[in-house]
Amino acid sequence: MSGYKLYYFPVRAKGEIDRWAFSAAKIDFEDIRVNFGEEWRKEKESGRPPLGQMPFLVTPEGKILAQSGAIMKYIWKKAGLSPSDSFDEAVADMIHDGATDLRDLWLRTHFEKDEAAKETKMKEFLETTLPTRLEKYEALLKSKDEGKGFFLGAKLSYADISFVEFINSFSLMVKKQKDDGKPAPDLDELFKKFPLLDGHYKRVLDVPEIKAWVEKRPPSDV
Ligand SMILES: N[C@@H](CCC(=O)N[C@@H](CS)C(=O)NCC(=O)O)C(=O)O
Repeated sequence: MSGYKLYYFPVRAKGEIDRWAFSAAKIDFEDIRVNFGEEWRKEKESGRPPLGQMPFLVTPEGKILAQSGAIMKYIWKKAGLSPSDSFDEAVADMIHDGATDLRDLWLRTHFEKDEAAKETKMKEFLETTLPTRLEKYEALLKSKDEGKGFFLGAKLSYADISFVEFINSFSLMVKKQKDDGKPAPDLDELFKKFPLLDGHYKRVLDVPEIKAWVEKRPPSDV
């Protein structure tokens, strides 16, 4: 074992990009799933999580790091996979930060307690925000190798992980909504409008280590 320990709740949400990054970087890790409630309360009160939140990473040397994005980039760098060009690295950060904005907005919308507000926010997200942003991501992908590879070109980067993991998690949540008999958008229709992103999504999920992780990970609703 490499000695890396990743602590997060038993959900995908904010921690899953780190699990994908470890998998794609071929670094094994202990996927420690802390239960909501008592188990997390004790962990938080111990003062160990640097920002009082999860995910957080404990390195083999015992160093501790929080923030899902910082952890993902650290893993990528440790594996020697970081973009060598500083502008490319900034582009990868831009794509990751944009995906984080979408993820946070989606999660806030999904967990909105006021039903009327939820309906309004859901409509805005699905009909305006998401398609508008996807159009931008489609163009970004096209700008490198006509969109036949990854966001930075031929090589997979953490930008691909962050963006595709968001789309995957979002799609699974929408599917669950549909399975539960709740109104759910037709994502096949939506993605037909973005053929390059659609191909990219399949390409990233086909990376053997990501595919293997997705097949073996414990299921969760979020
Ligand atoms: N920006 C942070 C957000 C972390 C975060 O919001 N963590 C939440 C779970 S998703 C948490 O630890 N909540 C429990 C608490 O604050 O007590 C990241 O990406 O890691």
